[in-house]
Amino acid sequence: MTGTNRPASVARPHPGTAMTGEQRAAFERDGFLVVPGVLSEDEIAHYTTAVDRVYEEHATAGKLAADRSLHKLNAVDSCTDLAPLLDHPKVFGLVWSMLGWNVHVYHSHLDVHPPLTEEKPFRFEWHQDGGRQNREIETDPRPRLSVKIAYWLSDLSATGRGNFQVVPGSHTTNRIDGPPRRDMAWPNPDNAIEVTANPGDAVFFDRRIWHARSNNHSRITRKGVFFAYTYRWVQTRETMTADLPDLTPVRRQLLGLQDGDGDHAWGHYPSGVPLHGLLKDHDLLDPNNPPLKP
Ligand SMILES: O=C(O)CCC(=O)C(=O)O
Repeated sequence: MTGTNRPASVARPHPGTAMTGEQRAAFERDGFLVVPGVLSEDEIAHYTTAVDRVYEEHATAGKLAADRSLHKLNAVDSCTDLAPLLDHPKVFGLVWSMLGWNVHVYHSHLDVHPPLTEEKPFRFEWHQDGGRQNREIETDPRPRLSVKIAYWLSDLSATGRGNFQVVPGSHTTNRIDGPPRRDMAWPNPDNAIEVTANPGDAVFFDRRIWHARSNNHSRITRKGVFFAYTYRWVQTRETMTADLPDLTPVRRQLLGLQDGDGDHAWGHYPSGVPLHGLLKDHDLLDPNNPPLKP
């Protein structure tokens, strides 16, 4: 898919810039980064309109949760306008700086959380991402394996707005104290914080960081879009059934739409992996992440 006749600006968008040394040190220390100003005012308005449309469709069809929230998996399949967020050049560099070029999006969602109108039953939501990866992989600390970007469309510059919560630095800790059952009241972990962010900011986080959504007690509906990236040899949870003929080769790679067999997905042949080609063209390949020997 790399040799198409599409205009250069469409077929080969810029892959973004590599993570700085300062960002890497902060990410390795804290397990997350807030990246300010990723989306422009116009982009915030555009993506908010798109997410609002999906929300209204679900509201009309009676498909919202009891608290009128929407947690909709498969962000691009559910809302094709979100496709450019797969590899937004102001934040995508963090993904390939951490994981390299043999990656795909294995999980994504768009989220709309209106202010709560009544108190919800308690549920201990703290977790590391990856589900059974946290039971079935034996190392301590567990391997990173995936990273996630949250794009914020609403104002989370104060706490209490359903902010994303983390325990900074907890990505190298396999276990935190929690209740025997998730519906048993239990305090937040020590040192937990609500991450504040402005509309258009992104949060980039290591899947292993202990994190949880908080309840929205404000008057502002929380809106965000999340993309999780992992190696292409990890099974995807993502679906992509929508017809998007103009997807760039890198976006096709990220959505698992590329032609090829199993060996291809394992990245044996980097020349067939669009992100490898794009990084090579921009002299951004990391020598610490070489291809397999031929
Ligand atoms: O919505 C949030 O703030 C938390 C999201 C989350 O738990 C996740 O992405 O795994």
